[in-house]
Amino acid sequence: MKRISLTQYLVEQQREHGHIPAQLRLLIEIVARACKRIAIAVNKGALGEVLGSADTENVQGEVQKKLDVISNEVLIEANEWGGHLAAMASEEMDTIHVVPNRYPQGEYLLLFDPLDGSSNIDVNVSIGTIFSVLRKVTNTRGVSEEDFLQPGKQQAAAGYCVYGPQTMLVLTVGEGVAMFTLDRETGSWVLTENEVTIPADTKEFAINMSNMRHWAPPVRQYIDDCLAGKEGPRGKDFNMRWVASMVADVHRILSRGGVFLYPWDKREPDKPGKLRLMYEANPMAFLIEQAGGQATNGRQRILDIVPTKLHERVSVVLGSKNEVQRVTELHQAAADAT
Ligand code: P6P
Repeated sequence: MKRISLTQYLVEQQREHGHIPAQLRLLIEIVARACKRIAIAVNKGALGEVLGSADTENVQGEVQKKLDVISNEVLIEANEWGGHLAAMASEEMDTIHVVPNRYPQGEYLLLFDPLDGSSNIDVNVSIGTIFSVLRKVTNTRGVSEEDFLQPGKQQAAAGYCVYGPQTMLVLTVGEGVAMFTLDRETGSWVLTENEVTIPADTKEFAINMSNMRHWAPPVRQYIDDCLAGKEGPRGKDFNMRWVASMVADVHRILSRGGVFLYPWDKREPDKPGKLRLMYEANPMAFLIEQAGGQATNGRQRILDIVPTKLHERVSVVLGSKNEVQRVTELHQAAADAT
């Protein structure tokens, strides 16, 4: 595969498929540049006075890490002036951030989790930035939170940057999934994987096992069957991975297959799950589907869910399609039995 830059990839996608308008290309390049700046801050660690907590809380009621706040500010400042966006939404901000009047407003809406996996920052484990791009569909002047409440299948683009042994940008604009590796010597994003494909089957699951006693029966059944191994109903042994950074777990699944579950559990029965729909589940679901996998909330396709609020949570089962399908069938059987 020819090693080309992100810019050349986007120009060629536009030339071949003609569906990356100039504003969307500019948006993606600006987000990619912002991720480079975040990578530099993350990589400084203790040398950059960026570790530890910021002594503030976000809308989720979580104590913010300094790097959460820094990453959020980098993305806001990088995207305000370009004329490609109408507004932004972030896990770290209660309400949307409308592009100030001193700048032209564009047709896109950008949503992001600026630094996902914060609990791993201070112990040097991979973390990441997740982003989702929607079009502002209403032609009313101005922009409100309601403009963001679109199902994930309407995304124009989605991706993440994983800050790990390599810094990688993973992107879809609806024509498959491409992976770019940051060349720190030149500062360029270089195409290193194209047409990423997830195997339909796997022997690897990712779930936080310490929550087992809180899961609903179908999830418990699915994991018990995996743990039963060769002698059990699955007829094969499984391996388990759990990084506690969604970006790292999803990157592994895009790279070699697997299934990731963060299901509803009875600790917070009134919440559908822990992860956020708009800027975690939706972008990851778009990438997973574009790579031939499936992404559901255990019952229905995540990309079909019509959001009712910006920081809505959701259960997530995603990855190798035959495994996701098995979880869906277990939920369906449980529903049929009631
Ligand atoms: P737990 C990180 O805080 C995150 O939102 C995801 O990146 C990750 O998959 C999950 O939470 C980890 O949750 O409960 O295992 O710490």
